[in-house]
Parts: sequence; C-alpha cells; structure tokens
Amino acid sequence: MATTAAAEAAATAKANSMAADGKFADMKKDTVEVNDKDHMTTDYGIKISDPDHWLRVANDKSTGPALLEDQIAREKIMRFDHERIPERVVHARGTGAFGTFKLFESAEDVTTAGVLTDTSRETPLFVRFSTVQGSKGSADTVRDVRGFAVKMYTSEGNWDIVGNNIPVFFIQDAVKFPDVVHSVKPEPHNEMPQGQSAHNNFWDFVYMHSETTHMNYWQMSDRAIPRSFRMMQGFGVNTYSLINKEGKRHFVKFHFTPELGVHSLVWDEALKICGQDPDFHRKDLMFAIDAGQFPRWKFGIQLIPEEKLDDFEFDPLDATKVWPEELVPIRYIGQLELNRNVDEFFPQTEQAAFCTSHIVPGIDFSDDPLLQGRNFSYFDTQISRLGANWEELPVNRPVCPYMSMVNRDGALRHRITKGTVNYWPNRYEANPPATPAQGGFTSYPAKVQGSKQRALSEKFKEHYNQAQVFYNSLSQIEKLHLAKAFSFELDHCDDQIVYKRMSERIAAISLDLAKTVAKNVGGKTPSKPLRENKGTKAKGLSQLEYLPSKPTIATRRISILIADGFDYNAYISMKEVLEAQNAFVFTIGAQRQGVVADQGQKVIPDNFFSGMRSTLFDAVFVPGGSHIAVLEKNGVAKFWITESFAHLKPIAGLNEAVPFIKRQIGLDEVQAAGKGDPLVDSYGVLTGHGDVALKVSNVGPQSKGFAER
Ligand code: HDE
Repeated sequence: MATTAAAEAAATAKANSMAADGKFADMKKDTVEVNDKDHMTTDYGIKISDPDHWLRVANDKSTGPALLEDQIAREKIMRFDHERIPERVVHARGTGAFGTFKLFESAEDVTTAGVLTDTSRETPLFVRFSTVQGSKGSADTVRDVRGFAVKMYTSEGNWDIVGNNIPVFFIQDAVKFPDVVHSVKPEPHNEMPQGQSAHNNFWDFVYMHSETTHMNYWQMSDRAIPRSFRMMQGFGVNTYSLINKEGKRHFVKFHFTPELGVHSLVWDEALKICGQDPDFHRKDLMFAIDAGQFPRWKFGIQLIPEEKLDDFEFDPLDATKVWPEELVPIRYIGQLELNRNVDEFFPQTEQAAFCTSHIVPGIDFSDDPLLQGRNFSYFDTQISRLGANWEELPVNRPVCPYMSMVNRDGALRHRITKGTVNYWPNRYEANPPATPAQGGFTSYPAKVQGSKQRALSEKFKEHYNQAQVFYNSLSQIEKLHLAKAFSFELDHCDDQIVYKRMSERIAAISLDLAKTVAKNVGGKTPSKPLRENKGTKAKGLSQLEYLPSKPTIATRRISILIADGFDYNAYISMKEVLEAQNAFVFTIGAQRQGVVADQGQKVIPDNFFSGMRSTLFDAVFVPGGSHIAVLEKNGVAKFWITESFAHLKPIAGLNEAVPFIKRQIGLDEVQAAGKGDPLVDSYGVLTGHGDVALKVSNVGPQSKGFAER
C-alpha cells in the first residue's frame, strides 16, 4: 500500500516537473549555444575567413577605399544597423525570469480554469518587472511604480496578469492613458527629466485630475522605492471575473505577496544607487536566482459575487480603489516562484509581450473601464513593437497545442502550416472550433443596459476617501518619508502655480502634511483642512504589515570591511554564521590583490574599498585587529560606516573596531552627553569585546534609531 502511494507520488512529481519543464523544452527548439568548435559563418551559412578587415583596394603603402562588393561586411553592418526595436512606450526598463505556479487550494467553487483548480499542476511562467517612466537604459532605483507582469503558460493557453506593485491606478478611464503618460514622461520641449516624476507637467496633471490622488499617495510612499523586486507585492489592479461550472460569476482581484516581506530603500540610498549601480534591481534578482535562493510570492484572490457589486460605497470596477480587506478578505490559494534566469535578454525579456486580454476559460473580463481599454492597447502595442507574428516568438508562444488556420502570414512568419484552406468554414471541416465541453472559450453572458454616453457611474466621482485611509494607516516613519517625498517632488517643480496649488490640495488628505510640504517647497500654508479627516484606518496598507512571518537575513547583502592586520578568526566565523543563514556576504578589502590577516592568512576580497559603496549592502561588519589603523586613514572605509548609520543599517564591530565605529557615527559625543551605552544598541549598532559573540539587541524598524531618522 505504502509502496503504491510512494510510486504514485513519484509519478505525480515527475509529471509535474515535466509540465514545469515544458516551457524550457519548448524553447530549446530555438536555442543554440556558441562553442569553440563552430566556425564563424555569415547568416546565410558560408564560413568566414577574415572577420576583421573590410575588402578594399590596398597595397603595402596605402589603404585604399572600401569595396561595396564585400557582401560579408555589408551583411554585418546592415544587420547591426537594424538591431534595435522600439522600446515599450511605458515600462521600457525591465528584467525578467522564469518560474512556476503551484496551487495549494482549488478554487473550483468559483472557476473552471485548470490553473486555479488542479492542485497537481505546476504551471510554467515568466515574470517581467519594470519601472514605468524611464527609458530602457534608465536606472533601477528611481521613485516609480514597478510593473509586475506574469505570463502563465497554462495547459489551456497563456494567461497574463499584467500588474503593478501598487494596487490602484492614476486614472479611471483608459482614454486618459496617453495624457497621464505624457505628463509623467520627460517634458516635450527638452526631454527632461529622465526616470522621475519630479517635474511641472506631472504635478500639473495630478492637480487637474483629483482621481489620481489615491495612487499618488502610494507613489509618494516607500512602495515606490523598493529594496528589491523580490520584496514587493504584485497586484492585478483591474477587476476580472471568475466563472464556475454552474456558470456563476464572481468579480476578482489578484494578489501576490512576497515571502521575504515588503521592504524599501531610503530615498538617499535610492538616489545614490541610481548612479552607483543603475542595474541594482536586475542584478539582485539574477543573483538570488543563480544562488538558488528562489523568490516566492503567495497568490491570493479577492472575490465579490456578481449580485453584490452594488453593495459598496465605491464602485468595485473603479481601478483607483482597493477592495478593503475588512470587507473582502484575501483568500491565498497558490504560490509563484522564480527559479530560472533567462539565457539571453533580447529574445526572452525584451521580446516578452503581455496582453491583459489573454485569459483562459474560467476567467473573464469585467466592465472595469480601464481594463476594457487595456484589452485593446496591449495587443496593438505588441504588433507595433514586434510585428504581427509576435505570439510565435519562443517566449510568447503557449506550451499547449495551438493552431489557427486563419491567423497566418504577416512579416517574419516562421511556422509552416500545411493544407489548402485558410478560412472557416471549409469543405474539409479542418481546424474546427471547440464546444465549451471540449474547452472552447465562451464569454460570460453578462446582461448590459444603458444608453451610449461618454460617462462613468456616479460612484467614480469620489476621489479622496481611500487616499486618506491609506495615509492614516501608515506608520509614523512611513508618513515622515511620504512628507519628504512630496517635498522633494514639488521642490523640483519651478512653476509656482504647480507647487503652490498642489501643496494646498494636500490639505484634502492631511492638514499637517499640507503644512509641512508647503513650508518646505514655498507653497501657501493652508489654515484649515479641505475636508474632514476622521482618522479611519484599514488593514493591509502599511508595508510594515508585510514583514516576513519569521525575521530573516536570507539574501541580504552584508559587507565585511578588512585591511591588512584584520582578525581572521572573527572574520571567518562571522562570515560562516551569516552564510549559514543564507545571507550574501561580501568581503570588501583595502586591495583586491589580497589582504593579510593578523594571524597571517591571506584573503582575496570580492571588491576593494573604492569599487563599492555602503549603499549597495544591507549591513556591515568590521572585525577587530590592527587593520583598524589602516581603516582610520581610509576615507571610503570611514564613510562606509557613517553612511550605513545614516541609512539605518545594522552595523557590527568587535574589539578594536568598536571605538572606530563609534567615532564614525559620533556616538562618543552622545555618550559624553551622559546617555551611555544602551543607546548604541538601540541605534542598531552591535558591539562585542574579547572572543564574545556579538551582543545583538533592539535591531529593526521599531528601534529608536529607525524611528527618529
Ligand atoms: Fe499598461 N501598458 N496600460 N498598465 N502596463 C503597457 O504594453 C496601458 C496599466 C503595465 O513587462 C504597454 O507591452 C493602457 C495599469 C505593465 O512588458 C501598453 C493603460 C497597469 C506593463 C500599455 C494601462 C499597467 C505595461 C506598453 C490604461 C497595472 C509592462 C508596452 C488603460 C495593472 C509589461 C506594452 C511588460 C505596458 C497600455 C494601464 C501595467 C502601451 C492603455 C492599470 C506591468 O500597451
């Protein structure tokens, strides 16, 4: 009995892993590897003998003109001239990875979709994360919304959830999309600024459209400067429908919640990393996956039965509103994992193309006016970016069988479809449609009524309630950061009309916030709130609610600073302890030729002091030893500590390192003022003497140091 169960389990596991591998097997058909035995050829196959010189008229003394005749050089140059395709009009900067979706709990009570009902499946998928405003070459850590686009290669066709890391959107009607995007993109007269919303046009738009208020507050919160793609939530934002086997409809919103918790950079770090490592987020993702530390998200659904659609004070089809969790709880039913990096960026990430209109049977749309427009726009944009046959590209094509006799031809068609007819119906009954019982997609027969008009329902007119609840629900620290973000952004607007009336508008949400911002940016200090704030808060809005269930340092980047004369035992034991907890430890040394310890051991550091900056790490450790004298003379090493402290990072030191650390963060002075050692710990600075283990206490966002800065 036990043997049969084990055999069945093994068979299921094998079937699952084959299913998950399905996408790789599929892409393998188009994958080649360069190896040293393959001779270089032209694209039409002849072997090349001299790739370094253009055919020309020349002799020993003079280099004459190039010959047009050189078909090999011309192929190379002309091919190169056409290497670029249009970048995405929004979300141009991004990176992606492959993974799998596993279902823990069947949602068959609400849908027939296999991907949401069959718990034995592993569905392969591709995710692309992105920023919105900047061009393809812009920096990763700008203040911006992040895209979170998921393509699941299900057995019934591709299902795309093209989401963001913020649950609401700026506008309510898709027809406004070109306006909001134009307003945030670099201004038309000078193409500035890049990767930023801190300019007149964006804030002018925000003022003119009070519907942007809710999203604007999320965008000014720490959510818009994530520490990592792996540490942010994903939201489908739009309202879709799920249809069950009885034909009943539920409206649905999709959620992805990261296992590692939601974490952000502080603004000064984000700004600096833009220059120090513009690829910070894409490296972070690739590095974690390569190290086998696969990022995971819980997948959840919020459901509203069709007949309850009108029961809320907001319209659930309005994408500027969340569905409060108190009213519509999230039901977590699955898990998304990213576990494989791409082999080549252009064909797999740049050519990945998502469509909100790509749904599978059991899932349907809603009348969400933003979704309705998106369903048109994405397919259209892919044709412009990639051509009519974009769905044939390896990263985009389904893993299930697909065949359309009608959709063929067009530029760069690869597939060769045999047969004499390309229309339906035909005399052979070739390529017949499927009945619903055979898995054919049918649209939910929703009843609609109304007259043609350019309008939205009444409830769409309320724009401030949820923005205020969001603001009220933030912790003190988050509010402080948000005030600074508003101030930074409006300070970058130089048109008085923009920053003056915008800072007054903030009084619709919080009078205190409006006063702070007006003072900072030169606005008019409002004397009374524009509307009452009853202090209502809600669940699930502050990101501090999303700390991991068990605190973890897994995948955190920890630097250890060493110079000649460091204490090897302290260094190696700390490194081992941290690595045992899956932290990524980096040794930063005075020189990469090798650093020699007090005890004579030689360590080759990962980088030398000036090759890196404290901003690129989450914490720093300095072992004791005579190397402190060298660190004392090195400005970069000293600033490493000061800057880590300013960015609220844990700092640890042993023995000789303790006074060194204290000096860099000015704690000697604090102690001289009579406050004593406990303060050191409460600021997240960990110290130890002798052979002792570090005295760790009070570290974390609740520590005093975090709260005060
Ligand atoms: Fe997009 N959006 N969008 N968007 N969007 C695009 O499609 C559009 C909206 C989002 O990694 C474009 O393939 C309209 C909301 C992501 O490849 C384009 C409207 C949300 C990505 C487009 C919206 C998003 C895009 C540009 C208003 C969050 C990147 C390139 C009705 C739920 C996908 C492309 C990737 C990309 C149109 C609003 C998320 C032009 C018309 C709301 C993550 O088709």
